[in-house]
Amino acid sequence: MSDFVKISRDGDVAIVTIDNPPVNALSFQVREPLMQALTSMRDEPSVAAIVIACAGRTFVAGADITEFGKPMQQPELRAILATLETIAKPTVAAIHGTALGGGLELTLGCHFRVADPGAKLGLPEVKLGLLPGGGGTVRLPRLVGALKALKMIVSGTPIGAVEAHEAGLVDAVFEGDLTTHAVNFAREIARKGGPFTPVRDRDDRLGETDLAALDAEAADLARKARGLEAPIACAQSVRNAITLPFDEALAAERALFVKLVASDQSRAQRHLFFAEREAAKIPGKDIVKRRIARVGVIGAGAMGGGIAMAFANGGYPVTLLETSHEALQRGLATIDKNYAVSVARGSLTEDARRQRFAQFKGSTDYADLTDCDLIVEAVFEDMAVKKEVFGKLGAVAKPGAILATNTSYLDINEIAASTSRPQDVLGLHFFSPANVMKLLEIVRADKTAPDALATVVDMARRIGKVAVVVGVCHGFVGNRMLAARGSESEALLLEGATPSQIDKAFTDFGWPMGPFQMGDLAGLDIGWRNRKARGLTAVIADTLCEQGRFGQKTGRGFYLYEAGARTPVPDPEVEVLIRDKAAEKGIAPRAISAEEIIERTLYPLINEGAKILEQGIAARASDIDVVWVNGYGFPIGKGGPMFWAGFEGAARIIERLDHWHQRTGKDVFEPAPLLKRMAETGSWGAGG
Ligand code: T1G
Repeated sequence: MSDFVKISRDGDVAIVTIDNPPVNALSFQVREPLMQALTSMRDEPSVAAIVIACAGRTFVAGADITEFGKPMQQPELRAILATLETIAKPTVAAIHGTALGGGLELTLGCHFRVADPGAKLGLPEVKLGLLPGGGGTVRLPRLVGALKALKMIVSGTPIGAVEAHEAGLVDAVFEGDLTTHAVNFAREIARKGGPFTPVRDRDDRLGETDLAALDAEAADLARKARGLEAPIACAQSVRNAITLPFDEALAAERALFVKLVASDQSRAQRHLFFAEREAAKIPGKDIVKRRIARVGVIGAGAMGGGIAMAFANGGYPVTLLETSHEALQRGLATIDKNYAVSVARGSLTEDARRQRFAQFKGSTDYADLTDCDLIVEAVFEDMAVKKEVFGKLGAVAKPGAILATNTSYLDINEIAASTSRPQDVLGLHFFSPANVMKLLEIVRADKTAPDALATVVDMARRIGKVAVVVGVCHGFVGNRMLAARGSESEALLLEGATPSQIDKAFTDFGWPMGPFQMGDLAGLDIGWRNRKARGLTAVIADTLCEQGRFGQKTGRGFYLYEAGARTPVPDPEVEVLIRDKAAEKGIAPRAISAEEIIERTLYPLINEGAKILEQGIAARASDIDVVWVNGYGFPIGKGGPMFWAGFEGAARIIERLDHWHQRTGKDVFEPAPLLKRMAETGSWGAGG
């Protein structure tokens, strides 16, 4: 047969096993022998039933994403499914691990599906800017109903085997040896005799569809799409499954798939899929790592508590240290409240809440950190305070324990140099709320030991974080670029743009919210305190803070907020303030276009990214994209700032940067040499 598809027999049942590590992707080298195996077993008289199974850790996790954008070699998945549905004898898919995308679609070409209890089933194509292109939008509604199918396909979120069984997607869930159970299931089905109805002919669930409810759900999902095309196409294709004959709906799905797979948005989202995985590939990633059995977190405030939860959620026992019993109790109470909110929302069971909270041990004594293998400090953002903490850790932390700082800005080399063990020191820059935000900037200091770095990169995956290794500089990658993006915000206000206009330019671009809404959400006092500490000013934001307008938390910031509401309402008082400050500076207001706003905010963002690459603070341009998509909400349909620069064209970006550099004289507009090389070569260089 082939190395990738093997046929074995258990009496009159043929077992076709796919073996394409690591995730059994339906690459061409699988599709060809799979087609041959199914055809030959279909025509083999001694075979009464066929089981499709997978070797390794998972059932087929989808089409081979690396094949997209290249000529597709025959047979395509659609042809395999068409052949599957010509088989009159019972066909059974045995699902373990994750049956995703084309993998789940392969099972939908079978008469039956059985799964082990830990299996997950889903159609995540929307996360790649696609829709299921192997009939998933037309077959899945026939098993689970249109509304359930719509939610699964537009969210891309897999469901577990038990839920799939209840929904009608899976015919049986078996503990133990799945293949044996699948063979016995197939044999019993064959013994009972057919005919066996292929999914394409099972219209029983379609009849129950409330098209108005489906359309209402689709409209709600479309409102959340924020300019992404794939969710809209997914919804349309599911609707076609209800309103069109099977083959017409299938053809319509194909047409939508062909359009999406060639789209910039899908190219961007496929770029991010691989970029996230590349970011975790650091030199020495396979060296022997240190063991992390227990984690210590110093500081039980907003950041420390969130960090402690992130580790507890990842299964690590946590020692949470505070300076006083009262502060410790406040921190633990906040953690317990956060878990209670998750239970109330249904995203956490009561048992899980108890298990996670049991992971915590509170203390006010540094000596209780001696059994921790990783200690993360999340104390006040002040170098003297950080050095004091690391001084104490030097006295109590066991040899080999990794000592991490959560600082957002401070020089970690300076912190490391204040200890006797700089090889154990690194940065773990979490993003607030730390138990929710996916991004984790892992800061490699000059003397950080390679095994310490590899250990925390590995740990990041276990706690569900997307890790990016960055170098030491002010603000590392994300916050340093954020400062560049915001450098012209105030100037734009003084020259005539309103907060709403600037924020709208951002949300029209695809950001979840603009910089002024974000400032009101985070609290304007945070930036105010940072600026005062660094001797910087921002005349509008500083004046608002002097008036006690800190944003949502005070009901007023750049916008007004009705009691308890989070919807920003433009405030005429703020616009008068802006005009008055502009007049004091002799600046006459003028009309400012959305295009100018994007040029003066997002082009400096890209330019700073280029400087970060030149200085080796980030290893790859794609690492910078991963930071911005997972830490700051950069629209996934544009792939991150550095990937989007390719769409914009580096030459045009340079031309506009030069224009604003002449107008403002600001360094953020001085084109980085690497940006010029990008314009000439179309590539950011070795890191890709
Ligand atoms: N194609 C190619 N490579 C893939 C792949 C895929 N579908 N899935 C994973 N890989 C690579 C990945 O890049 C990494 O490579 C290695 O496998 C391990 O992955 C027609 C059009 C299955 C949950 O979107 O969600 O089917 O870095 O690190 O954390 O309608 O992989 O080792 O070189 O992620 O254990 C739809 C994508 C495709 C699922 C396992 N399917 N994969 O997670 O391992 S489109 C998906 C995942 C499609 C059809 C449509 C995860 C996983 P390297 P990993 P993991």
